[in-house]
Amino acid sequence: QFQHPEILNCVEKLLDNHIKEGRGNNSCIRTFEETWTYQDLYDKANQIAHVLVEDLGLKSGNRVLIRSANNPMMVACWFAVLKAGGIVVATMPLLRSKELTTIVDCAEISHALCDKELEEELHLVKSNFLKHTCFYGNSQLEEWIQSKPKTFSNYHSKSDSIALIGFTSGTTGLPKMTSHYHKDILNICECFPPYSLQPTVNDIFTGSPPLGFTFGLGGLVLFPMYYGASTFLIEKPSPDLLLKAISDFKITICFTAPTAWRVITTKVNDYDISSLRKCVSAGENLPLKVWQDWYDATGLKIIDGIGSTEILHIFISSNEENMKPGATGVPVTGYEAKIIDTNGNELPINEPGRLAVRGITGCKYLNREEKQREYVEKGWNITGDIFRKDEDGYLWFVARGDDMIISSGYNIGAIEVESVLLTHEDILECAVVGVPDDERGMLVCAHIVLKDQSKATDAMKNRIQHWFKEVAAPYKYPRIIHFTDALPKTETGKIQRFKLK
Ligand code: 3SK
Repeated sequence: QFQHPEILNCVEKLLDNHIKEGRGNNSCIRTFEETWTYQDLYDKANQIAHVLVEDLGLKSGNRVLIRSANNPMMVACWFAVLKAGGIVVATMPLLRSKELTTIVDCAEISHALCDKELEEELHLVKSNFLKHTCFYGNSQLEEWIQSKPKTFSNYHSKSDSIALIGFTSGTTGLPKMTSHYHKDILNICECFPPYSLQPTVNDIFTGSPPLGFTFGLGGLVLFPMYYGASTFLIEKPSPDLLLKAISDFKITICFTAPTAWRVITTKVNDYDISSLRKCVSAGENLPLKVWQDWYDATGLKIIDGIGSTEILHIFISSNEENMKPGATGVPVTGYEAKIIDTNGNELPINEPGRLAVRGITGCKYLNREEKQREYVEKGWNITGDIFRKDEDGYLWFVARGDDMIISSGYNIGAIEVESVLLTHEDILECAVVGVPDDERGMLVCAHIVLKDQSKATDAMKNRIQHWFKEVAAPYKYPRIIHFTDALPKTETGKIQRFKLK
């Protein structure tokens, strides 16, 4: 299924074929306000492609910024850019002008399609590369497309032409640009979805990740459309809106992050979620407690997964039949994984080390040869995460590469300490980091959000520390505790531990 012709524009499989094969009237994108059929999306994407080429002078290979919340016009713009032979650079809606300027300069972006709601920051971008900007949302773009035909002759891209550029987020330093080909976009649809979701045309997907994050792009656009299903987009997702969508629109598959699953669990009894059949969690390690609470509340098993912008989507996950709660899972169709030491040698069963992945998609940094050599060694992508592989081949998350705390010679996984803390009855959320210490090298430091903020006293700190030593190896206990009312997070829900450090 991973064979493609040399000339390939992925839009044909994802969108155009549904029209050719008579599925134009099927529902494609829904929101709380509107429904678009496949025909509606096809017509709009073609008209926008005309605008790009005829009014905005787009040439093949030009990079186009798409700046929007998750909505149908954003999806139409995404397809239009590829139809016209451009390269999509979709961004997180909350990015500020300084971050946008870096992206525009790095990717040499010449065009931007932007939701009018997010206009202000784009006007503040200072870059000589950006020449053409067009706004939508009762704006210019809607006006221009009116006179355009609803058919378009797609650009003949090659299967290995770059279709999208993704920026790695959440870390400090110069951002890295990852590139993915037209064939990669189709290939991921044959990997995680059949392994974990078994989608059909009757499925309705929803979720919270922005389409500018490849987790959201796959889960909310590529996977539903590859299988002729439909997607429900929420511009400003919250746990309540996700639950409302599931209940009112009979959603069957939901993608969100562990932090949202945790909150949704506390509210689920107020909604009818009987239509839901698959629950996907990624973007951050899923604590066993969150999995268990959701299972106890609903009888549904959350499908955990790990992916990356470098590899495009989820490469390790599970399905209900083959699941070990607490483990991330096994390599999905199209990928293999091994655990290696710092010299690249494979480690024995259950020994923590660096997760290396190889498969149908992989890291292709642009303009960063040195980083590329670090990330890809002999065809294996070195993800930077620490895992162990058990006797059955299941992969267990230990720590993000930089989340290993080495204290008095002990290797302590920050995530593991967090998982323990989360089982404490008074703790709502926490993030654990290492802080330098002259005596022990590093100390385990926990930033904790209590369910009841009024309990944030020194006595509570002592109680948590004492309790921790009772339930886990004492050397792992947090010697430092800070109570806080919120943890810093990225837009995709990842805790920004580097900020706490
Ligand atoms: O696990 C992640 O963070 C991720 C990143 C990019 C694409 C998909 C996923 C799940």
